[in-house]
Amino acid sequence: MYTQSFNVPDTTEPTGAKAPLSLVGVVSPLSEQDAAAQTRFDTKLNADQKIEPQDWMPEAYRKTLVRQISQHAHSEIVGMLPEGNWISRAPSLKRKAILIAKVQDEGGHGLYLYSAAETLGTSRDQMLADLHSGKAKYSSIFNYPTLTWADVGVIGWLVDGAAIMNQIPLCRCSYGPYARAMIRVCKEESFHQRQGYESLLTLMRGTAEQQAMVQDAVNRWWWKCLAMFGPPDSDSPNSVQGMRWGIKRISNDDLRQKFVDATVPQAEVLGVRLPDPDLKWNEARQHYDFGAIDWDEFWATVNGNGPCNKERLATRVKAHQEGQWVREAALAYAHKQAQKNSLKQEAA
Ligand code: FAQ
Repeated sequence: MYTQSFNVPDTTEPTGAKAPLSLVGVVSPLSEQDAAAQTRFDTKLNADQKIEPQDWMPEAYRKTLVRQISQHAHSEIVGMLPEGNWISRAPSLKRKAILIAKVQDEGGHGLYLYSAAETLGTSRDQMLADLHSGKAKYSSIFNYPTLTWADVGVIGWLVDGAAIMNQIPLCRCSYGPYARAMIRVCKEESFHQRQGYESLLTLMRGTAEQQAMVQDAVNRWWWKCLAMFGPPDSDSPNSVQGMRWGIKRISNDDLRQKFVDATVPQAEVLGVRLPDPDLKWNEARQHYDFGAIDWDEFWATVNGNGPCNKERLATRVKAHQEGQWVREAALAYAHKQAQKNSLKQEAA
């Protein structure tokens, strides 16, 4: 699909290799064959070349990628729900058409990402089963309700804005299919962010009630968006390894800071106040200082106890069950086409 490679892992390479000792500290001797494969892998990473599906890779690298890419895919498709909630209530035909297209784009991002994860040897059925059983994570941000139309604009501006900040460095991720998928995703997310901002600008030029609605939405989403970048670097168990492998290029805290620095001037142009009394420019650091994030609330949400976790999961499971007949019909059609083609080939 698009820029994705659909190559599958090469099974002729050694399979039982462990991650390098220097990277994870697992003391386990490598066979000669595995050590040679490990050296080729390290050389590629050091030269900033892409690892492709057919390349040998340490099992821990593969596992980390499946974890992150599948979580990312789940976030995209669960992320369709909060905004999807407003499609039938958009204030004009123009806004409705834009919102339908945006939500559809997010579904598309999910598909590129599931495809990228499949190149690592994990089936889409398995990934979806993990999402539906509650075993797999998806982004905390999609477990909050969208209470007013202004929430749709704020999701575009802040949630897509945070997503782009995190995803631009992923275009340089060491795993080829993920990096290539991210290029297209980032282009679309940039458009999403602009449409959200433009929608908010329109509301801010409107009545006092509309302006208050935007401010209320910003108040409710701001802190959740800061938390979306993940725990502080000091509490992020996956960061060090992810960065050594070139999966993550910029740390959670650094991305969060970049997001704050980029967003403050946008809020000024918009005419909204970011709800943080500690937010101020620090001349010495050349960055904005900001207040403390409520990490207890973040972890409660990540662990299934946010305001909408149960509702989001139930909606996903229902949509999957109701789509069963579509998947069956598509498979039956593909089977019929394959039979027709083989009959044609036999006749030729
Ligand atoms: N929510 O050690 P770290 C979007 C988990 S797409 C839930 O720092 P890592 C588009 C983390 O998984 C948004 N869980 O982990 C859109 C780990 O748990 P695990 C999604 C979170 O992987 C817009 C544990 O905490 N974007 O918005 C979150 O190095 C609008 C420890 O954390 C991506 O997925 C969280 N916010 O860094 C759609 C980008 N943060 O797995 C619709 C790709 C952390 O060990 C509408 N992912 N956790 O059990 C990444 O860049 C990384 O995976 C991070 C986390 C940065 C999310």
